[in-house]
Amino acid sequence: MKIDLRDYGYKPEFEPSLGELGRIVRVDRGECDVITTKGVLRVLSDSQRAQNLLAPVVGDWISIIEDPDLGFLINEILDRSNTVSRRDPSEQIIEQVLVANIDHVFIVHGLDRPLPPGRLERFLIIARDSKAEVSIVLTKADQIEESSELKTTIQAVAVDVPIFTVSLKSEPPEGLKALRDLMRVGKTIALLGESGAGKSTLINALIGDEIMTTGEVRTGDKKGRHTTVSREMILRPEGGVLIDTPGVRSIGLWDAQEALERVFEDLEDLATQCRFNDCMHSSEPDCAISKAREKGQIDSRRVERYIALRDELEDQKNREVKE
Ligand SMILES: Nc1nc2c(ncn2[C@@H]2O[C@H](COP(=O)(O)OP(=O)(O)OP(=O)(O)O)[C@@H](O)[C@H]2O)c(=O)[nH]1
Ligand SMILES: [Mg+2]
Ligand SMILES: [Zn+2]
Repeated sequence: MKIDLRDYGYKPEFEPSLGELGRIVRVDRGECDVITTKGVLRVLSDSQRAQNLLAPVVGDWISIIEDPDLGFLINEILDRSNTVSRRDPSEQIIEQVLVANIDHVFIVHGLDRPLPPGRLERFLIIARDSKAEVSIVLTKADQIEESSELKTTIQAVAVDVPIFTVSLKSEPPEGLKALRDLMRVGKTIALLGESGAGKSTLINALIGDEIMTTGEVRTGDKKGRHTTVSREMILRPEGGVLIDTPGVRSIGLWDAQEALERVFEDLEDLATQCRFNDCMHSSEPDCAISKAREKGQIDSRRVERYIALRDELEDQKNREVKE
């Protein structure tokens, strides 16, 4: 069977100088599954590369060469058009690229559980930082009352971000058409969200097939059980590719100053009226943010979260330079 790589987002500028072109659909234990015109190849991501150069991630376009002893190897990772990255969860102050070459990020959240605004802001920042389109998908609408305040809270935080709502366990499922309308041949959509949010269920629904394994959530706190364990790209026969990811709860930011400013645009706009352009909005005179806070015109907790995130990025930058 001949695979048309345009279904996976191939563009003519991806011509490698050497070897066979492919796109990574899965990475595990030093090897990757790579889709090529001949089908999926199992490719060694050589250890030297993993240590010295950038490590391959799902969504990467690569060129593959065949070694008589080692089998298929990555020759080169083609330039990435973008990445979704977070701070590596280890102690080290380094970036962890989650996925590459993404057109649209879906932040997926289950309406059966609360969503602390601070967590949503972090998701929004890392999604925005990729420069891909960003949407929020709220699942399990069948589980909540029409009057739930959760949606209002989310709308207040996600200014200018399209919000879609689905209920996949109702008969018939609702909200899928609007999401399918976002999908096109060659367009890559990555799903992010905590465990149990319903990412894999949504992918199955969009594809119309039970491809991904899904899991129950705990009855008490609705936490998921980390059913999906690796990032994986799935082709939708009618067009588009979806990347499922394991659930993440907290996300450390990585070098996302600009995205922070976009997600907190309301406060950034206000800050232009502070007397000093480097105002920290703590105790400076003529601080527009402090004034609006005192008057109750803006959400004080949102300002606190903004300042904390700004400090987190600043601190990261300083430590990164030293190490
Ligand atoms: N009632 C209802 N349940 C849903 C909906 N979407 C997903 N679920 C349920 O939520 C649970 C978790 O779904 P998954 O798709 O496994 O969640 P996930 O985000 O992939 O979780 P991880 O793989 O652990 O990150 C499953 O029991 C699904 O059946 C929905 O729209 N309505
Ligand atoms: Mg899953
Ligand atoms: Zn100020």
